[in-house]
Amino acid sequence: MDNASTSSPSPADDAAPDNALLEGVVTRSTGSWYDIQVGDESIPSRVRGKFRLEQEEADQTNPVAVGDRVTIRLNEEDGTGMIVDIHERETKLSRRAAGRRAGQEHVIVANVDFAWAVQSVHMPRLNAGFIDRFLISADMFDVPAGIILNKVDLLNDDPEVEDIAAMYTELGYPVLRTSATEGIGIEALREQLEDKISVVAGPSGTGKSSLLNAIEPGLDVETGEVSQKTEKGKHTTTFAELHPISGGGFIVDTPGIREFGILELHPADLAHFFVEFVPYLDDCKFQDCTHDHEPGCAVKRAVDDGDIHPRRYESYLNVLYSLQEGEEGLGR
Ligand SMILES: Nc1nc2c(ncn2[C@@H]2O[C@H](COP(=O)(O)OP(=O)(O)O)[C@@H](O)[C@H]2O)c(=O)[nH]1
Ligand SMILES: [Mg+2]
Ligand SMILES: [Zn+2]
Repeated sequence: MDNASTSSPSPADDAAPDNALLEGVVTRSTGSWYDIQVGDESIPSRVRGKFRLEQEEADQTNPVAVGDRVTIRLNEEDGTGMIVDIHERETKLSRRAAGRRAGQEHVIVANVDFAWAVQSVHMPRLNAGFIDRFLISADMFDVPAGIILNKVDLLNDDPEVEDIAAMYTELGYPVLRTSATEGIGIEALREQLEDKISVVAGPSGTGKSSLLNAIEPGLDVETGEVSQKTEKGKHTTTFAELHPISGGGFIVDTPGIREFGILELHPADLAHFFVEFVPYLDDCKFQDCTHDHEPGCAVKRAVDDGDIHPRRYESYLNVLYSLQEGEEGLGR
């Protein structure tokens, strides 16, 4: 770490002003070096000291995040770059930092165009609660979301899976059925990823790495059973990485997105993130209705009338209770 660059700009910042300016996307960060994708090339780059100062003023832990679109000045001599401009972010996924930087915002990925919740239909069992938390997070960051149901090769007519798939389709979320090992639905997924920065997130073992490899065989991402411990260690020590897709676009596998943001959600606002609840929210008897135990609740009436799926209502209550207990996103 070069703390010196926070106090004075390094001489390299303004050296060789005639060198080429290039635009690219940050695909990887180690904290002091960044890989910038420019066309088919990846250029290791550093960041001007002034961005470190700005980042401290903005109360953020990282001046540059993967997904950021940047301008670099190329040093023709050694092939490295200096990030001289960071373009305005359209979206970002972030979380509050812990430890030394407690409370500061840590941007995980910038400029995410779409977020996919990955679930396997079997082994591990489909978990609709995960999907609902994921959809809340994505909505909080204004990122459109969809659902990938992987391992469909292991499925033979499971009515529960069909019911869940139909439920999200009806709510307006794209639902893709894939098999990474049998090559089912991979072309449809590839089309969805084209020219976008897409996030995939899901529990360990659902096949995220296998899907990445099916989409882009050259990636050669490690797959297989990963122990709980290793997975946790990875999560805290490495940064998210953008994998370029040959058809254009990037895909990023972020382990922790499930709880992004939910931590900061007020229980009273939760119902707004269940898209099908919204039309009923003004009709509850009590203005501060939590749609749990209150009489005259329009949401509960809609559940009884079959207009809201009981599965989603149950999921709502689960998140509500964890928010009320202040435990959402902590230690999970
Ligand atoms: N039957 C079947 N197995 C799969 C599929 N996708 C992945 N797997 C297997 O599931 C296990 C976990 O896959 P992996 O890609 O490492 O999951 P990740 O933890 O989400 O990255 C591996 O043994 C894969 O071979 C699939 O579509 N069908
Ligand atoms: Mg994996
Ligand atoms: Zn209510």
